[in-house]
Amino acid sequence: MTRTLILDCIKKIGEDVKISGFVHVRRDHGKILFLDVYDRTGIIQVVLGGGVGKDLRPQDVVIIEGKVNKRPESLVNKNIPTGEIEIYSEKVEVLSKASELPFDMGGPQLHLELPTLLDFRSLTLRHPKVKAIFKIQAAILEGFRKAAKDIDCSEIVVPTIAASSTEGGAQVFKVDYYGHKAFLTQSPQLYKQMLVPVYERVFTITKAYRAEPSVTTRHLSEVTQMDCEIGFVEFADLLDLLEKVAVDTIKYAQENCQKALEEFEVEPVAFGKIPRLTLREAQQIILKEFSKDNTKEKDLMPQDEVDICKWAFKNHHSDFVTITHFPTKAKPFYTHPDLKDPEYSLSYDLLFRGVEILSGSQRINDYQQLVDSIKGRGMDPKDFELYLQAFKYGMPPEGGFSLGLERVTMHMLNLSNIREASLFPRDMERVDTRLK
Ligand code: AMO
Repeated sequence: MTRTLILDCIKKIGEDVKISGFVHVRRDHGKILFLDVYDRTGIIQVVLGGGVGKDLRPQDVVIIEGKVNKRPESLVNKNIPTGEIEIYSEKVEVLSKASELPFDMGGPQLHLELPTLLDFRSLTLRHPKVKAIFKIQAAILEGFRKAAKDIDCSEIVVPTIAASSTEGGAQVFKVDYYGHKAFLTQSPQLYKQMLVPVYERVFTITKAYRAEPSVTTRHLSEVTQMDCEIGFVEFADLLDLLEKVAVDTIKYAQENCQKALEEFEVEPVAFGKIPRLTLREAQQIILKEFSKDNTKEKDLMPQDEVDICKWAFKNHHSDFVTITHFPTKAKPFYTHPDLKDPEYSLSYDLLFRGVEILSGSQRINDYQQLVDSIKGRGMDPKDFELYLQAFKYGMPPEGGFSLGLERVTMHMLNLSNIREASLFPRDMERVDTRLK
């Protein structure tokens, strides 16, 4: 008999089927044994008779042959698509036996402390609520890819080992590269810029590495960045484009994962017109509305991001707010200063539900100005030889932005820690397992 997928059993009432999957839950009712068995399409109740299956336990991999029956009206389970049927079987084959589980995986929630959730990651990822996170994440990736293509960007794949650091600062992992100095890229920044004279508009989805010196709920050491870089644009165009790509990405994920999102009991995203504020304007609002004077800070504090998002929601029914004009000195070397007031730059962050999910800027596209900016930050233009080559031979006015995949996932689902939004999170304390 060939395999029937669990969801297809709905169409096979009265027929014999063979399903393959994992035991999720086992309920022993004396003579009869009930199993919930799942495969990639869904979950189904199996009634085992004839004394078979007494040794089965959760996560055993099984083949079950039996007959699809309609359940009595009073036993219908409205919460699952197969809730009106069950399989009666007396024939179970175990393909792979699971060890006894270290904790119960059968409930609708997995009540575990984060370290345990991650220590047993290859197991906990199998829980329906955990795997739903990464279905939604896949939809975010798909949404971004679609949104970037919609604005005519070509997809590129960039290196993650580089000769120079991209974002400056000390948060860079050094690599011993055949005895030479190299770095894990902090972002795809330099490569996506080099591709602008080639394709004019590009996007990439890639890993980026940040040697974060502290452990927070919103920082990872290995991040997935979704980036666009666009030629022949001005600052105002970039603001329109970044908002369009971010909104289209999140809308796509929301529309395509409605059922999974319901499980997380999150409010639908508020897509009101996105307010745009300079950093200083945002800080004034925070002073006025929340009585916190951070007006001289060069960035928004974490609580400022929460407060200004509350303000945007209350006044504009928007879960997003765009903040522009960060101090030039606080931004990476490639950021274009605002010619009207060069102390501030043509840079922006997009905040979503209390956290920065995107940042970017208009870039310096003049070769000499870029060399001077590199030197001005105490770096050596020689370390940027290949990158600078792209500017030497003609670079249009350009700019771009980067969305952090895990941050978007975290805030779409209201997760309390970004590690829950990464399949295998890396931080100061963990690479696969805890660092000893
Ligand atoms: P930035 O450093 O702001 O900008 O990163 C862009 C986005 O990536 C995500 N992100 C992170 N998420 C989790 N943990 C981290 N350690 C982390 N670091 C970054 C955030 C952030 O908004 N090259 C520029 C972008 C550009 O100018 O185009 C850059 O990397 O969501």
